[in-house]
Amino acid sequence: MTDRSAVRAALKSQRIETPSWAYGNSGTRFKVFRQEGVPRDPYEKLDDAAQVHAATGVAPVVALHIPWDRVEDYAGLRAHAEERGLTLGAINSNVFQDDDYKLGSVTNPDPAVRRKALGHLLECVDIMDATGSRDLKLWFSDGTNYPGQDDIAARQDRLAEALAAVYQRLGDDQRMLLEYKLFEPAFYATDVPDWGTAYAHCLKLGPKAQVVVDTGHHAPGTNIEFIVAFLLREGKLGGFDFNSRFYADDDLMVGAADPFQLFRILYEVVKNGGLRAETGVAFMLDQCHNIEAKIPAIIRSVMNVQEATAKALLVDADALAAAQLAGDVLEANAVLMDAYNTDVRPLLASVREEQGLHPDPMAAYRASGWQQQIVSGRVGGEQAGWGA
Ligand code: LRH
Ligand code: MN
Ligand code: MN
Repeated sequence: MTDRSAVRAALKSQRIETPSWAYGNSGTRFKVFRQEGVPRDPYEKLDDAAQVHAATGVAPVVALHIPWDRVEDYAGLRAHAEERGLTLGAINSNVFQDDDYKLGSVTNPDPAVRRKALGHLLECVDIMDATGSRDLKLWFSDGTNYPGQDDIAARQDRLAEALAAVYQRLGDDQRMLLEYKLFEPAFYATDVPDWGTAYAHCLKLGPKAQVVVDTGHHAPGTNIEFIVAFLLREGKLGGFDFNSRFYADDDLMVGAADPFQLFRILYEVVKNGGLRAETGVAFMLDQCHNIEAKIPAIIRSVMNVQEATAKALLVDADALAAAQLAGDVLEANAVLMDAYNTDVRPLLASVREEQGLHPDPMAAYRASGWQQQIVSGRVGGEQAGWGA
C-alpha cells in the first residue's frame, strides 16, 4: 500500500519550471502564427508566468534564454519576478543564432569564434549572479553536415576546453547542465549527440556539471527512462527539458504525445529519489505553442507532469519489489500498470483545494480574466518570441 499523505506532500512540493520562450510567439521554419496579447518583453513574460503559478501553485520558477530575454537591469528583472512570487530559473545560453557560428561555436575550427562563444557563456554566468539563478543550461548546435568536414576528436577537445573554462567560473551554488541532442541543425555528426557524451564531459568536469535530458532529443524508440535511472544512480541527472514529440524535436506539450512514456520516466525519478529537493533535479518545460493558446497550454503541460508524477507516486513499491524478487513478470508489470491506469485527477483536485487553489487550473485561468486583459492591453510594440 502506498502512503497517501506522503503522496500528497510530494505533489505539493514538486516545482515545475516554465520557459520564458513558451509565452512568446513561435512557429516552425515555415510560419510563425502571431497571437494577440503575447508578451512584448521579458517583464510581460514573467507577468504571464505568474498566472500559470497562480492557477497551479507549483510553477514559481521561470527559465530565461539569452539573448531573447536580454535586459539592461537583471537585478530589476529579478525584483519584478519576486514581486510576483516567482524566482528566475535556468539561464539558457544561445550560441546558435549568430552568423559566426555557421561551422560551430565552442567547437569551431577558428579560435576567434570559439573565444566569442565562450565570452557569451561566461556572460551568462554573470547574468546568473544578478538573477540569482542556480543553473546554466548549455545546448550546442555544433556539429558537421558532411563526412570529412572537420576533425571529430579535435572538436571534442575544443568542447572540453570551453566547458572547463565555464566550470571554473561557476560560483559555489551554481551548476552547469549540459544538454544533448541527436541531430539538428547538424545532420552528420553532432558534437554532443547523446547522454553518454554529455555524461563523460560532466564526469571529467566535476560535481557542479550535470546532464539535462530533453525528452525530444532522442532517436525514435529510445528508452529514456533507462537513461534517467542510470543518471540518477550516478548523481548526474541535473534536470529535464520536458516536451513531447511524434517525429523529431517537435516541442509539443509534455504528456500529449505519449503520457505512458512520461509516466515511465517519472516512475524512475520517484523510484530513484529524484523528487527529493536535495537531488536538485530541475523539472523544466522546453516547449513552443505554435497554434494553441500559450498560457493555457503551459498550464495543461504543468498538469500533465503532475498527473504523471502522481501516478508514479502511486506505484505500490512493496508489491512491485515482491513480484520482482519472486520473478513474477506478469504481477510486476500489473503493479506498475495499476498505478498508470489510476485516474489521479480527483487526487490532484483535492491536493489543490487543500492548498487553497481552484481544483481545476484551466477553469481558474479562464475565470481570472487575464486573457481578455492582455489581448486588449498589450497592443503595439514588437511581440517577443522564439528567436526575437
Ligand atoms: C534545442 C533546445 C535547447 C534550446 C531550446 C530553445 O533544441 O532544446 O534547449 O535552448 O531548444
Ligand atoms: Mn531543450
Ligand atoms: Mn530541443
